[in-house]
Amino acid sequence: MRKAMAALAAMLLITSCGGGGEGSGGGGDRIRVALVQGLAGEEFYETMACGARAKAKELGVDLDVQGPQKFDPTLQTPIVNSVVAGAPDAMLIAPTDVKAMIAPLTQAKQQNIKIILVDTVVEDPTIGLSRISTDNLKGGAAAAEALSEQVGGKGKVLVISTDPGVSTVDARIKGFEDEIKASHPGLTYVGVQYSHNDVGEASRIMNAALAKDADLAGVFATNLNSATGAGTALQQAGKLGKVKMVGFDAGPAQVKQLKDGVVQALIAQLPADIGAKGVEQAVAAVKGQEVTPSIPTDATIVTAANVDRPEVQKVLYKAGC
Ligand code: T6T
Repeated sequence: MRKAMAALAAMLLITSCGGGGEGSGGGGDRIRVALVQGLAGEEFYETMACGARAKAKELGVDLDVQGPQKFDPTLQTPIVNSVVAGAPDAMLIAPTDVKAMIAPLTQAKQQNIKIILVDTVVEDPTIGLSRISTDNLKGGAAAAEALSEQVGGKGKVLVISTDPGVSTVDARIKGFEDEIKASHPGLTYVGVQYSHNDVGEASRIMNAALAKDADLAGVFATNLNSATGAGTALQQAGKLGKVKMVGFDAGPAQVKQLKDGVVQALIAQLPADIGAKGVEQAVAAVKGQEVTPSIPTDATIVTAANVDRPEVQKVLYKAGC
């Protein structure tokens, strides 16, 4: 766990694209910013919205928060289009697909709306004046470290993720796979399966994997819903502590699973920080001030041993502000 902690301590970053030259914005009235979440009501994005709201209040900014009912570009695109129709000065968005969200965001850009990408990104590097996220590659590597320690460096390990084309979880998978290849020869990687961000589907995948590989040693679940579903299946199958699990995120259901011994480590991001920094960058862009293309946010490994510490309690996700 110490090595995983050290790996994560070095966990900062994000790619940047150096946008610039977008729009003139502002016009004397209160600055208007829209935050388009990846998924409404989900604790990671609700905690992000809390951070953004607090910063907006501090800076005297009007903030409107919206999100799709599923982590799905076909549901997020109409929201972006209606936001664009409302002509805010800036938009913070967590794009739900690296390709499918390029077209609606290009429209927004052409309307001189300042775009700040929070959490996820799109493949077009000219979209987004600033990109704010966790270093998901390093997060995936740290998850491999933590899981390898949990299973004693040997045995079959599985990854359960959401969907290909989501920049964050794709990077977590790559970080995990590269780390295993590079430093954990005793582990047998049985591949990645996709839950479409559905808790029930993650449970089904976990149950099928347990039936297929009775000697499965460990699982890495790349986000909140995948982890919650996989954990429920492990619990129902009576595999507590027999099959080890490391999960990304730290929602209430996951923290309960950690305390129940279903999962051995959680990688908690700082969504509130991402939200607050997103509003700061949006305001800077609207005012024509310098925008920081790359803003690192931190992450913390949460275990049953440290979960009750005040500094760890602070990073656990909330369902509301
Ligand atoms: O893991 C977070 C977020 O970083 C990712 O982009 C999508 O899933 C979450 O929202 C958790 O469900």
